[in-house]
Amino acid sequence: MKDPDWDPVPLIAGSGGVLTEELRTSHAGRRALMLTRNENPTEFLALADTMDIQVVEIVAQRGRSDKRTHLGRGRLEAIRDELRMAPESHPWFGIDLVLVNANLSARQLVNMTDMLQCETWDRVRLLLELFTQHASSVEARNQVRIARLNADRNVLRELVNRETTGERLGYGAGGRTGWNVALNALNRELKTLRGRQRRYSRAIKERQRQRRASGARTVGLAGYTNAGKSSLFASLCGKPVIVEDRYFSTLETTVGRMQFSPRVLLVDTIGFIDDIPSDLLDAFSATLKESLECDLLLLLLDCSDPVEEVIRKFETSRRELFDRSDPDAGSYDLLVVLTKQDSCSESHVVAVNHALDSFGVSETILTSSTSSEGIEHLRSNILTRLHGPPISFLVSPPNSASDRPIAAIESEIRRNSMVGERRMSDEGLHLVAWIDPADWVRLNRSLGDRIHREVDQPSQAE
Ligand SMILES: Nc1nc2c(ncn2[C@@H]2O[C@H](COP(=O)(O)OP(=O)(O)OP(=O)(O)O)[C@@H](O)[C@H]2O)c(=O)[nH]1
Ligand SMILES: [Mg+2]
Repeated sequence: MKDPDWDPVPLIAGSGGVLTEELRTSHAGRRALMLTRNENPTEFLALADTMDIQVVEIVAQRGRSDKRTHLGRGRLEAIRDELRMAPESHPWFGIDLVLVNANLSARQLVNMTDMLQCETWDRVRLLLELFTQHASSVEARNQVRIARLNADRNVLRELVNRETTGERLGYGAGGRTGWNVALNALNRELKTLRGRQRRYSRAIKERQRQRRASGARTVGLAGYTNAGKSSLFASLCGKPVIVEDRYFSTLETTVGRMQFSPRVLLVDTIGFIDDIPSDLLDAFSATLKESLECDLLLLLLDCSDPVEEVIRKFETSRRELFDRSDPDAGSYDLLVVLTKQDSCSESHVVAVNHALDSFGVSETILTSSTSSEGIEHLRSNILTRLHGPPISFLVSPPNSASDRPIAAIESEIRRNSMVGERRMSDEGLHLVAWIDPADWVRLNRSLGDRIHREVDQPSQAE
């Protein structure tokens, strides 16, 4: 059914201008040329690869970015001619996309597209295309569309400006003018979508309130894209989620209960990436907030990366966390988790820990979602951070037929805690469990002399 609020702009500003055709969601198999200045191309290539775009060649021009055209005019003209005239035997034959490894201004993007006469994306465009491809839920699609329209608006403003000053009339489709009309339509759509996003944020806030009221504790998962967040979420929850070796597989929030500890909720969400313009991530702020407003935040770092990459991603994540944390929401406990232990040597782990130590991270937990190493240790650590150290206690056998059997008491305890160890003896049932202090008081009140705290010994569960 058509939503009366939904009046999408039929034009999509992109590639330096406004494309009037249907927005394509798959770019798999496209051949592209990549232009770069001094930036390291590795991550940008990985993003293109995630979208199955084949980068045929990287053209680098060192030096400062030109304010109008990023690369020098002469160089762009030479590239345009070579692209246009490439015969079938030329490696550039069939290239229909130019990727620029930078966050360009709208002015640069429009100028470069004009000069190259080929669809041109900067880093933001590439991310937006990638997000569009991966957004599967209504919320994610809404968020991506807002991010997209925000970026389009800058391009449209540039075009309106040129139309007004007469610098450039009717970009693209055969003397089309009236970018102002498109800009107004875009602003209307943005307003509608933002209204929806506000409703979505309110729904998230209400969900969070209900969780808190039910006594649940939340553990957020954060980290660079592809760090292994969804894999760890699945290991801790026993719940399948999308896990793929591609950037930004996850664009929305998933909440799950930690296995064996029903009152601990884990929140998986979108990852971070270096140098992302803040208005792009702003569109995802409701999603991000859901995991950041938590009792404990796990900051995941892919330990199989080279040490300097681990540190770069750590710094990006820490900066994003700092920028995105709501000062009114109270502080959370932060735990750094190293992932993909199975893919790295012991000496590499030592080097990573050593480097992190100099950045003020003295404790990390090493895990592998593939081999399950470290997962139980992480689970115990999470519980100790949330509930304090585990308590050892004894459940005595019933004294009379009217007393509750041990099994019934054990079920009640398990409903309110996470049992780490369990042993039967002549004295009764010995348990080691993580219990919230308030729940411990309540259990004592309801079970009276049927439970006795035992001398806490350092246990394996800790
Ligand atoms: N070897 C190894 N690979 C892992 C491990 N955990 C995750 N991976 C791989 O790392 C890639 C990314 O994993 P995800 O769990 O999707 O990572 P993510 O942080 O959720 O990524 P985005 O949602 O895309 O930001 C996938 O190919 C996983 O199979 C691990 O413990 N060991
Ligand atoms: Mg994920």
